[in-house]
Amino acid sequence: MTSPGPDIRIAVDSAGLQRRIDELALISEAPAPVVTRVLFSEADLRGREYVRRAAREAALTLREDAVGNLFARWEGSEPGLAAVGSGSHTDAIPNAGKYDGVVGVLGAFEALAALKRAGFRPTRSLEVVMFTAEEPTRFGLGCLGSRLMAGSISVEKARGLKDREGRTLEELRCAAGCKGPLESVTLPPGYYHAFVELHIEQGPLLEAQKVPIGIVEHIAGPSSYRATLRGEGGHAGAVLMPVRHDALLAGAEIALAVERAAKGSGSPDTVGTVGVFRIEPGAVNSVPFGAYLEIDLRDARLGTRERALAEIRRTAEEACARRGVSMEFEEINADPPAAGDPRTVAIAQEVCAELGLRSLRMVSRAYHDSLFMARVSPTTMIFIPCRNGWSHRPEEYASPEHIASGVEVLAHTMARLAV
Ligand code: HGY
Ligand code: MN
Ligand code: MN
Repeated sequence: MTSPGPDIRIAVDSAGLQRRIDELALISEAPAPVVTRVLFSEADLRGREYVRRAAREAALTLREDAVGNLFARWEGSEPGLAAVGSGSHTDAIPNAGKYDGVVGVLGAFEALAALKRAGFRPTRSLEVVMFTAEEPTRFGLGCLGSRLMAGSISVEKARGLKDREGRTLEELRCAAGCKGPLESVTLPPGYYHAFVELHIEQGPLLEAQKVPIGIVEHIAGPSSYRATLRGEGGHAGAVLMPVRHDALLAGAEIALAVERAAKGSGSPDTVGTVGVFRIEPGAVNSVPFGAYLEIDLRDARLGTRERALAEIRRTAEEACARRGVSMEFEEINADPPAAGDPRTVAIAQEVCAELGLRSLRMVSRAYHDSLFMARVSPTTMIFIPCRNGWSHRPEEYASPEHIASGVEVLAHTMARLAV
């Protein structure tokens, strides 16, 4: 059987998939409905075990690499040909929801199971990846597994990663049972013929426009920076205003500069966030002598992001000089945007049309492992709506109907790529 054509509607086991999504959500460091599974935490390790079991139930062949990326494969009739890949992540930031990433892993298992039930036989192998550490929580750097697969981070830099308690990637990955040298994670050239990731939109557009499927043409390039400020402290009653060097207020000007630069960039895709803002000593009657900010800045176009960054740095330097506050401004990470592969995008769109599903070509403002898979393989993403665009919060929700449609489009798209 070649790729199941429009006449073949594969049957998605929506109830079974929802049950697995709900079961995985209960594997968390926090009580339901909150999902938290930080890389290599006890909950993450239990979550990995759940995913292994789900892959075996889908009769897929499992392998894991040296950083914990998990590969579940359905061997095609021509195993020597480059495979068609899909997948996403199951790690979750603190206070997250149950769909971010999970829909792309468990949904991909269901897509392959539904194709098997429909009698499809792939020429190219089909492979689902559960990527290690899509979220930046543990090491401050997102997409660690896909970065290493794509050769987008040096092994030395990866080895140097430490979490807030000073634990290294080597310590944590070995404790999690990962084996082999990090060098072995890099994919051989041409490993995937194409890669398609299913994910909730994590934005409001699809729901607002009542469109069930998004097809990603661009993934915004994420970047993050840290600003460490040092002013002078002192007694809140005794230090008069004209002689203060208040680090918090300098940080506040920087935070407002981030918002102003993002709003004023001329591009609707520029987003800027100060997600971490710590001050010292943190006493109501003490002038803050220290402030620490982490800035997240993104855009679908590199030039626009760079101009916004330059404006933020200019404002930060001027505000700190005027306030007599010293500043250390460092880049934590900066990745270029990625483009979806036109042919793969077109195939996904054809599939939607044949299934009678409206689709919208769009930008992903969240980053995903596809940001790095696009560097080594023709890639696109299939988005489904999520309620109010909410994500990275326990109220995150995607309906079983939208999930089933996303799985059906993924299955047909992979099948068409695999013949
Ligand atoms: O932050 C992001 O865009 C992704 O959800 N980790
Ligand atoms: Mn996320
Ligand atoms: Mn995600």
